[in-house]
Amino acid sequence: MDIKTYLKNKKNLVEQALEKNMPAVGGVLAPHVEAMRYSLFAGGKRVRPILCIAAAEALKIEPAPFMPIACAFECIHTYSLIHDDLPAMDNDDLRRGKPTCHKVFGEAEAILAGDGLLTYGFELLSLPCSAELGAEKKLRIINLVARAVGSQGMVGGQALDIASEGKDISFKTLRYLHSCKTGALITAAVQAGAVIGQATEQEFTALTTYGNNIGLAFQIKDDLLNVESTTEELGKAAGSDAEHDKATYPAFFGVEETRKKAADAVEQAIAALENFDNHSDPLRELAQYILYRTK
Ligand code: GRG
Repeated sequence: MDIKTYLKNKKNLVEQALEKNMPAVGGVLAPHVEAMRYSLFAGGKRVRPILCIAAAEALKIEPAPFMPIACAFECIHTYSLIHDDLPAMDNDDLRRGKPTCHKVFGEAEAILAGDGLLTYGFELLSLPCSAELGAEKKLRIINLVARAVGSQGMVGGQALDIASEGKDISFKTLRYLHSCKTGALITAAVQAGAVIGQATEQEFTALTTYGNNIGLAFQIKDDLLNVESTTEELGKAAGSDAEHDKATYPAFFGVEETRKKAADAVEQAIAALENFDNHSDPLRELAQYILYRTK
């Protein structure tokens, strides 16, 4: 299996599903919808929906009827990026290679675009999509996503991140911060795919371990790219972690040791899939891709 082709095909599927499920521009809400669509269609990698799809496929489920659930992860992720870029947070001018939402639409619109996308994500999660996924399983997905993105997940991680700027924090705190800020949504995307795929509790646990480890690898790689790449290549500000005096893996361990830690996390993610057959090869390849990605 060629992961580049797999990613390209799945990304196209996600783009089409987002287009189908998002409100069209026009009408009295035009500026609000335009701001949401501006950030949503600015060219993200679509890693979270693809992980959700790949986890369902690992359990031999055809993901087409469940695309609204996969799309919900992109809506929620994009909300977090819009709010993270705001002047009160990271104050960034560039995201996905374009001016940030607040730079184009103003702060109030950007806040509301984020709020709209977050809420819309939950609307997508709650849409009826297939009789195979009964109300109980739907509720399980909604519950696990709510926990992943709320105060004990992404929002909590972001709050801790902001409170930690310029402070000496322990590695334990950094690890916790990363698992909330970045890892929780990534793990939830994999877990939602597991629920869609009617996973046994054992399979669910294995996929959760996979998700936790790729979430960690993803953040460590993000830290490395922030140090080693350029703003042009990333489409967002390189070197910003040092500028904000953020605790990061490279700051704790240096670049070489950090690379090793990312590779270890990927190895553990792949090891968690030992009882899965070749339908989970895309998940294995995705874990490797996270390590070698350049943006
Ligand atoms: C504002 C509640 C709230 C949370 C913000 C997303 C986030 C949490 C902060 C952004 C900064 C950061 C380094 C987050 C870690 C997660 C991460 C690496 C986001 C970028 O995700 P990609 O690489 O981006 O998947 P694309 O643009 O490809 O979707």
